[in-house]
Amino acid sequence: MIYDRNNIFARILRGEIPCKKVYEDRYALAFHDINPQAPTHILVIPKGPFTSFADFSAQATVEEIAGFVRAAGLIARQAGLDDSGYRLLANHGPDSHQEVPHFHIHIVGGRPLGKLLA
Ligand code: D5M
Repeated sequence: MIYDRNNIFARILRGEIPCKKVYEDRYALAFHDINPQAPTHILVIPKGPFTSFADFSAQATVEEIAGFVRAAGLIARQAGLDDSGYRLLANHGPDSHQEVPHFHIHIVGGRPLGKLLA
């Protein structure tokens, strides 16, 4: 899929739009979701131009994937969610209502989340 360099997360990565940053390293940037669905709702995005999980899983290097996953775990731990638990979620494409065309995962926690799939 063609990457839109002007999507809102690309602009956050370039520093053109502010965010409430919680973590950054060479593989990932994490910030608070603007419309939180739980007491903790953090978005983690890779630094490369990946539209969604489909592109990221197919095109990112193994190092980029590993660095991103390692960062996500660290961010959840630093948010204090390891004991109570949390949910990781990534939307891809129209059926999932993906809004922002830069791959991101949601880290959601801080309250009981209910069962996602019955
Ligand atoms: O989720 C996209 C998420 O991105 C949605 O929960 C709102 C959030 N969002 C949108 N713009 C911003 C900014 N500027 N800062 C922080 N969070 C933002 P999706 O999985 O694509 O449906």
